[in-house]
Amino acid sequence: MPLDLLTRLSPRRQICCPFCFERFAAYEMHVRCNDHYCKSDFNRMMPDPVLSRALNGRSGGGGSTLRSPWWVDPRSDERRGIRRHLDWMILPASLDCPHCGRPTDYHLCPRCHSHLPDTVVTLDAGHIAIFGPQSVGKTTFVTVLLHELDHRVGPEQGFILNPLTDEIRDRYDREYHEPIYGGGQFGVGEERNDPTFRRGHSATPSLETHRGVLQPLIYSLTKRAPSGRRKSALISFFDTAGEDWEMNIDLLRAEGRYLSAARGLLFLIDPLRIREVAHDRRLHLTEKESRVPPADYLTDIRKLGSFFRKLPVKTPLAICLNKLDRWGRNLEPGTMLHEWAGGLPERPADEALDQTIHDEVQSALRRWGALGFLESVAMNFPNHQFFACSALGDAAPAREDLPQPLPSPLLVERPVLWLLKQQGVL
Ligand SMILES: Nc1nc2c(ncn2[C@@H]2O[C@H](COP(=O)(O)OP(=O)(O)O)[C@@H](O)[C@H]2O)c(=O)[nH]1
Ligand SMILES: [Mg+2]
Ligand SMILES: [Zn+2]
Ligand SMILES: [Zn+2]
Repeated sequence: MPLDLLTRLSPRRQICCPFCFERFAAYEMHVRCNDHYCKSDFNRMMPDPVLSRALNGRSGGGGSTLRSPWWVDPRSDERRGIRRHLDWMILPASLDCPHCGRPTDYHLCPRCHSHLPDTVVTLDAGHIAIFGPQSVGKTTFVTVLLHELDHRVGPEQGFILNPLTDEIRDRYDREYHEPIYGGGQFGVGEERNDPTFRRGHSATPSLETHRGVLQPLIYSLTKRAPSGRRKSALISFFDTAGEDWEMNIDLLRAEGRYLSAARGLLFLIDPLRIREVAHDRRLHLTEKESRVPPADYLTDIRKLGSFFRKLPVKTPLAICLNKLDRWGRNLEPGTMLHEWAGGLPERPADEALDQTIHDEVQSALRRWGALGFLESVAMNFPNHQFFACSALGDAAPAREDLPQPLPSPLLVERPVLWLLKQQGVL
């Protein structure tokens, strides 16, 4: 579908690429041929230094330049004559591919050559970066969160979530959804609750081996306004490997603008990695849980600060204590954390509950000796809120080698709803 005339008439409109977060004007976008036969003909491909740089990093990865189907910066397509100098007044409706002769309006980001569907050109991009050290449950969290937003929270709050591209939908299904919820291998009449199919996903690959991890999962979120008008925005979710966060922080800082450019930061914490929690006699750590090194969340929050040019940082920061199912019951009976950890209470979650949990988490962290951490958060990230959640709920596995039931999440969406509200999306 070609861009509508109104959009074509504002070629200087600023776009923020939801993949690489660079900013540019609409008329700087590149165009590529998307004809099925033409783009799969290897002989017609041409070098694509922009894509190579985006996938192999600034160093180029030492590899040769990747090849792509025919692409062009419309402003330097000499076939267009004088017309090519006027794109800043009106965007071209389409360009003809010199190989197959077919018109194309398949837009690419001029900085990373990701495909930019029309929604990117017309909508504002917000994004949420999810980060934290190894094994705090980031990948599980993203998977369950998106499932919940799609199936329960969206309908409740009057919004729908759509993957930006087919590629993103497929990647989410394959790499996230299937390992945790099971795939299409079950017939419609078969028992989905048969607890024999959840496998658990494998570790998120590191940036060094797989630059694809910098490719966010991007969704457009559309909300019905009471007036009947629709409001939409883009949100991208990044799931970093904890290994990069712990060991390759310089690489992450150099390559990923995703943290400093984020409109919302979500820091996941696993309290089981805090000594005071792990040594509680009532808690029986699994073998795997007892083998992970203790966390140093104070260093983590300092690292986060180092992504920004100026402190204090204005970006909203949600700090979420994950795996509530494991540690919540050891808190004082009568607290909300204790109550929620035991399963869903009658009362639905709302902002008043968020506030209570914020206070309870803060005093728990204080008791666990995280004073430096609390002070650093207050000083450098004044716009913050504490949360607690469990992505798996009572479906958390006691043993990883056994079949695992479907997630029954507790409060997973709360930090994200807060961040979306801070960004003015909801
Ligand atoms: N008890 C409990 N375990 C969880 C939860 N979420 C994830 N886990 C476990 O934590 C481990 C690490 O999860 P993963 O999502 O791979 O963490 P990541 O390394 O941060 O991406 C896995 O063994 C998960 O089964 C949760 O909500 N509760
Ligand atoms: Mg992971
Ligand atoms: Zn880009
Ligand atoms: Zn072509």
